Amino acid sequence: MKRTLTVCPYCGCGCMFYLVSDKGRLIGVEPSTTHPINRGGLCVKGWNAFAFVHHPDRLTTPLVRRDGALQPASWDEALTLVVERLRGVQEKHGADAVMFASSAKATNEENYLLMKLARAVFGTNNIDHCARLCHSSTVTGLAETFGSGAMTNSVSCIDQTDLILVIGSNTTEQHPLIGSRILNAARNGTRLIVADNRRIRLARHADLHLRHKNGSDVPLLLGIMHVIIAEELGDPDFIAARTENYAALAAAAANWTPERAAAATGLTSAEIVATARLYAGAKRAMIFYSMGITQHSHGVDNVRGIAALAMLTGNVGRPGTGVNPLRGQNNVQGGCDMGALPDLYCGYQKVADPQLRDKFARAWGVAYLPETPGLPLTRAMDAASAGYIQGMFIMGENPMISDPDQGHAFTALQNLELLVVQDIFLTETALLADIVLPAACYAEKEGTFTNTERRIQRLRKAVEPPGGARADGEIICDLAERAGYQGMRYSSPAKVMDEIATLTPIYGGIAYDRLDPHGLQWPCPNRSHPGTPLLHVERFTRGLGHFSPVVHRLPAEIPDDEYPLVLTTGRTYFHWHTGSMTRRTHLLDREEPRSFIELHPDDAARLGVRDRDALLVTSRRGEIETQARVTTMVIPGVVFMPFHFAEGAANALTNNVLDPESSIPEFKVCAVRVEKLP
Ligand SMILES: Nc1nc2c(c(=O)[nH]1)N[C@H]1C(S)=C(S)[C@@H](COP(=O)(O)OP(=O)(O)OC[C@H]3O[C@@H](n4cnc5c(=O)[nH]c(N)nc54)[C@H](O)[C@@H]3O)O[C@H]1N2
Ligand SMILES: Nc1nc2c(c(=O)[nH]1)N[C@H]1C(S)=C(S)[C@@H](COP(=O)(O)OP(=O)(O)OC[C@H]3O[C@@H](n4cnc5c(=O)[nH]c(N)nc54)[C@H](O)[C@@H]3O)O[C@H]1N2
Ligand code: SF4
Ligand SMILES: [Mo]
Repeated sequence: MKRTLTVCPYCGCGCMFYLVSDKGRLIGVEPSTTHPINRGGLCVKGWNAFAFVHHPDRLTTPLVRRDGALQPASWDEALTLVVERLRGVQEKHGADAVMFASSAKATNEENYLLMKLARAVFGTNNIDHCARLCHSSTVTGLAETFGSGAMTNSVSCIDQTDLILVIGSNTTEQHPLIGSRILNAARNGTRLIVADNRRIRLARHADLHLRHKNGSDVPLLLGIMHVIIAEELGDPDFIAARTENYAALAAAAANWTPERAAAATGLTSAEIVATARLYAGAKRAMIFYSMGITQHSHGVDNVRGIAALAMLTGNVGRPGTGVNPLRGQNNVQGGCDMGALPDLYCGYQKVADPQLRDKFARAWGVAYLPETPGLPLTRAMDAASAGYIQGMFIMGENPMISDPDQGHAFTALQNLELLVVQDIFLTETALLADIVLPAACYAEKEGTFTNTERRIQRLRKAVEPPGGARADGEIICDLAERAGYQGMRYSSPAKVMDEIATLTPIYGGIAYDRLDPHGLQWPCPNRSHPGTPLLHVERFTRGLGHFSPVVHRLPAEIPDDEYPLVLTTGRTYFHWHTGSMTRRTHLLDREEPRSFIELHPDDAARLGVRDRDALLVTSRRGEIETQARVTTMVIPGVVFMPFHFAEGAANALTNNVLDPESSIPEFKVCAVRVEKLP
């Protein structure tokens, strides 16, 4: 039996475990006992992370559509065709008629390579990844206020804080090893405030549970700040020494009396006053947030409000404080760090800056790099349905199930002249492709993932990929070579990281020989630097912290007579997003085998619905059938659905309206009607 130390392929906690294999087959996992986050534990997905690897549905050979059907092809044929057809689309419609979607499931090295391929070889900045659907509001909002969009603190700070505010994060289910750390802290006396109208597990242990209306976080935060300012509970020394533009924030909060905030949120003014006093009264307070904050048409404003609350009370730059956006996918932090973003190279270096363009052009040995920022993923889908984008290369994403408004996503993908999908399974998106490329999964390759606390960790090859499947990085380099570019010849992923280090100041000191056993946290500018657990200590990354005033806007779609309920969407503990991996893991699928919708007993009674009844759910975009789960998890007037299930897909209903600044969709609020099926 062989044990291979590697990183969990699911969530941003970045737990490490040993893959146990026997005669080339995985038979289990053993958690690392020394890892700073999982410390000998794993959640149920981690314990089962070996199971999908040998699933018979794994893609083993390239597929090319002939006579309307996907048929096996050789690598040579498939890759030549990808290059020819991408070039063909560009010749006909221009360089920016193609879009590259990168993957938060792929490694840092692979994300770097795909962004290099898009920019240096195909001459377009049209590259993005699922961070657009996830924390793009954070990247925009925290870059503006702090200068860096990553978690300010480390997970270990949970053990050193006096108070934790969890807002819009179902931490025990979605970041389980961080959630259990918060639960333990709460049991040991750390105060806990949960602002989320679902009765999530953390809420049951909270000092205060705020069940405010979906989409009302801006008035909630303004109301809290109003009380802090009025009662002089803030930190004037911190504001004076470390921040700018405070007057504008104070003016924005001035009208938000607790009474007005109560009316806008559905809370009582006493709850808002109590929250303000409890949060501001803590010596050290941490904020954790996730999709309940970001996935709104005002997601960036939500993030600005959170940043302002932390600065108002001096809760940045010390252990046990900070603003901590929990990054979702195992390597979504890395996907952003590596520049799989339309406006940024690796290390958040702007493509619009001529000096930086020059630096990358010289390093990559090309005469020209495109100047104008590319399209965000969500806007590219709009552009595809309007006919401007004609070719898409999608690596490790499944937008047919994960994009808002499935009908719209389907039209966009159907309209394309060329769709290439590189995945480990034949997903709903791959079924629409012209060419499918079979990828190796995490257990079959070397590389690094960067977790939510900016920790860059090594994954290692434990077994061979099935059949002809190849690592994403190898496929990308092969494509570059066939496109006539010689600057992507590497003897190993370690060499790719060496190149990343020379071009990316925050990764400047990263090299494989330094990453054992549990990685380094960026910024790590040089080889003798120990990494950085805590950001913004003496100064903010941008210099002074910036207070951005926020204005309250309602969600784009609010309930009316025709669609009287608010639908909010999210996840469950057992499944991962579009289910490609977890629905192929018997022990996980057994726990949550089908699509369901949570609704409050009052709404159920009004509709004559009982638990487990079959329901029809309709929005302005579409309708689906699903099963009732009658529960006080939700508040009256709000229904919740996970988006994991292709049959009964929540995204057939969701609204693809975008935040104007970050282009994130409003996954967390739309209006629906629920009816009992006969
Ligand atoms: N098991 C599992 N774990 C996962 C994932 C998975 O698919 N499965 N996905 C990963 C990824 S990529 C991500 S991004 C994270 C997401 O992690 P989370 O953001 O924690 O998960 P969600 O279920 O999307 O939403 C969290 C909460 O937001 C609340 N919410 C909805 N609307 C609002 C609002 O207007 N205001 C506030 N304050 N709260 C609101 C919901 O009630 C819900 O409890 O999870 C990661 N972890
Ligand atoms: N309604 C609603 N929709 C949402 C959200 C929501 O809260 N509500 N949340 C949004 C968020 S935050 C996110 S992050 C997105 C996630 O959306 P997606 O990223 O589309 O979802 P995943 O299922 O994680 O897709 C990952 C794909 O990568 C494949 N894969 C796994 N490993 C590898 C590999 O090593 N190489 C390659 N090439 N492929 C691999 C998997 O088989 C899978 O098809 O969903 C978004 N959609
Ligand atoms: S908490 Fe996240 S990283 Fe850890 S085992 Fe579970 S899914 Fe994997
Ligand atoms: Mo995400």
